[in-house]
Amino acid sequence: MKIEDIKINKILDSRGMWTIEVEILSEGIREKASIPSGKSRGSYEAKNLEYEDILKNLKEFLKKIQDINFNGSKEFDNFLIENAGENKKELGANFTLGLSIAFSRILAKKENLELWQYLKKEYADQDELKTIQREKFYMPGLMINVIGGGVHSNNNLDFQEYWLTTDKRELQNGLTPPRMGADFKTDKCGYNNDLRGYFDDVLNKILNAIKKLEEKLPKPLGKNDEGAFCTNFSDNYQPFVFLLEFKNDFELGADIAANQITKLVNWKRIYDKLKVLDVKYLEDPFKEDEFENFAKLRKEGFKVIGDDLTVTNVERLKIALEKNSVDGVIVKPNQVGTILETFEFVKLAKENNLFTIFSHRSGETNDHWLIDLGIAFDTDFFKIGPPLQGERVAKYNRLREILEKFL
Ligand code: 2PG
Ligand code: MG
Repeated sequence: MKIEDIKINKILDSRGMWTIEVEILSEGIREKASIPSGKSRGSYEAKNLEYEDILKNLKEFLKKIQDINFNGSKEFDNFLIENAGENKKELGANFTLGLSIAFSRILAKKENLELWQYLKKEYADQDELKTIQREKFYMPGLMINVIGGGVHSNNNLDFQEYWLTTDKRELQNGLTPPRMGADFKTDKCGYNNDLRGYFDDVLNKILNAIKKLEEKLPKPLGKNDEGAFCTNFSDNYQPFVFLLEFKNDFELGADIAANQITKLVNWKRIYDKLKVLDVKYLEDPFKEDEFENFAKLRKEGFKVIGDDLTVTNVERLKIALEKNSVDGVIVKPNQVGTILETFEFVKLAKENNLFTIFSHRSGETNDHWLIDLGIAFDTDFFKIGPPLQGERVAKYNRLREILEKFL
């Protein structure tokens, strides 16, 4: 398939910052994809370029590709990888990801498929993922940031996100939930019926918890970049005391985003306290190069997750695996810049029994390709914020639509 035209449009993200939307025309079909951006970024993430700089390169890039007949999205992504330069610094990971998704959308449309169906066919159903594919569909769990701090918020909390996570048996009304570790691979925890009913139940529980929190949290109460509650607390631990009320339905977790914490802190004291508060999941509990400290914390019984540590990058993940640093990994396609590289990362994670969490960015758009990618690659969790602001709601609604129509 040949590409006839590419456009890039300057659009606003949910923070009111400029980002890009990429549009491709091929064989009469036009498709778009818009790209989010993070504020608490790992320094090993692929490079994004400004709209103006991408525009400067566009004519030359278009000339280069116009005569090439791409046979599927993998071939196209490989071309992007070869031409984007080290860490995507020549083309920009935001531009290459927009191209990668828009091109896959065109291919999906040509076959009358949804994006997630096309990607499953192109990737997951081929031999590469077969060995690690589950036989039934498993409902991904959710990690929901309900109280915020750090660089996303204007308050006194050092930790970036305080989560309720849906991986509890009780939530499922008799159905068996997706669970951690070995259970993922057995048939026992699959369920095929009334997925949307299950999801609505989960959403209602989340919305009720949010309502209760709104009443109880210290006032004045604001919202942060992702729509999580944001106010001053007595210390970094008090938010968990409020969340403990929901322990029957949810586990607790946090994105510490330690990279962003510049003051000197006693990490041992912090994690001793979080253990007492029964916090289960910890994302980025240390800075991005502290692979050994991540590994040590796993021995304390936490489920440790890499984000700035692993940045959706296979080479970083290999180090984390060698050092036993993580139980799970955040997957953010714009940290790496193509669907193909996102897939390679997920594949390596799954082969090594890590759980995956497909994640939004703090500055989002209304696009919802993240859900299609997560479903196609069989993610264990989504982290898409509270279902309150339009750009996050778009993802919840897409997930619900897929459950309703296609599974
Ligand atoms: C994170 C993300 C998303 P940002 O750190 O996990 O919540 O934040 O997009 O700002 O990197
Ligand atoms: Mg993070």
